[in-house]
This record gives sequence, C-alpha cells and structure tokens, in this order.
Amino acid sequence: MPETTRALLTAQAAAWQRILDHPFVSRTSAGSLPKATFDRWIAEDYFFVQSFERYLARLSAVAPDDEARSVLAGGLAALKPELALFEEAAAERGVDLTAEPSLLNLGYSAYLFTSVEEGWPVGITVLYAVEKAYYDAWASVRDTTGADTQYAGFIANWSSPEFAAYVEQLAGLVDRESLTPAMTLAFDRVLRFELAFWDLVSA
Ligand code: MP5
Repeated sequence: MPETTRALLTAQAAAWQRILDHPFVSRTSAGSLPKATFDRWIAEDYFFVQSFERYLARLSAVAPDDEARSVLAGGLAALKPELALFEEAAAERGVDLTAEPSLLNLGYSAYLFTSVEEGWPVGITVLYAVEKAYYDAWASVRDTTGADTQYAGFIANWSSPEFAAYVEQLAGLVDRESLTPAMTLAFDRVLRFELAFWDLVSA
C-alpha cells in the first residue's frame, strides 16, 4: 500500500515546510547560528537520542517479521557512532551532556515509549516521522552550506546516502500498513514535537 506515507506527508505539507524553514535550520545553513544555541541543541538532542535508542529496542521487540527487525537493527547499530559524535562535539565545545533535559524533551521521549504500546503500525509511523524529519532538515542544511562547516559530522550523520536509504526502508515498512486515524495522529504529534524542539533550543 505505497500510498500510506504519501497520504501522511501530503496531509502535513504545511508543518513539514515549517520544519524546513525553521530559523534553527536556516541559520545552521548560513553559519549564523549562535554557538550557545547549537550547544543547547547538542545537550538536549543527546538526551533525546539516548531515549530514542531505548524506544527503538522496544519497537524492535514488537516488529512483526524479519524484514522489519533487520531494518530496525540497522538503525540501532547507527546510534553508537551517533552518540560518539555528540560526545566528541560536546568535549570540544565544552557542553555539559549531563544537564537536566527540558520538560518538552522528557515529554517527547515519553511519547516515543507510549507509541510502542499502541502497536506496530503506530510505532513504525512514529519512527518514520522522527527520522524523515531529521533527514529532510539536515539534507536542506547539506544543500545550502559550505564544505568548511563546523557541522559536517552532524550533516553527514543524517543526510548521507546510507541514512537516506534507511529512511526509504522505513517508508517501505509504513507503506505495508493501511492508514488509520491513530497513525495520522501519531505522525501529527511527532511533527508538533519536532517543531517545538527546534523552538526550544532556539529560544
Ligand atoms: C532525531 C533527533 C533523529 N536526533 N532528534 C530529534 C529531536 N528528532 C529526530 O533521530 P536519530 O535517532 O538521531 O536518527
């Protein structure tokens, strides 16, 4: 049922554009983001990725078959080098990774866990939305920034051909499902969390 992701994305076209047009994204591209803002994102997102790793393990446990398990195993394996990327950047920039996360971040993390309890179709929709939002945002930074950017490691992490292929595999898993109102709501929630997360770290 390849129209499932198309329907989700079409219904959220305006929110999706707001993510791509977010000042955090455009200022990262332009090299005009204040250091403190990027540092705040590093600390918040490090906590998020740690939660995300636990969520992904839980989602794998309810994956319906080997194809799904194998796609998710690829995603889980990529998180070790990703966390190392945050740790290296934090050490270089003097960011405290143990800082208490925002309530928004705690809420987003808690929502990830809750979504798994709603079953596989909702859980995989959430995973696709989270990863696609980061792929599109960082691909936009990749396409509009110079090669000497200090953000090269992060750009490569979420906009490489490998990550693009992973997001397409996730789309394939969502497209095996018929769209339900619960999936539509989950997709909408992730987009609202994503926008609020950029707002939070930019404030
Ligand atoms: C992702 C992220 C992508 N790191 N942070 C937010 C707020 N949304 C999405 O997830 P991952 O696990 O880093 O690929």
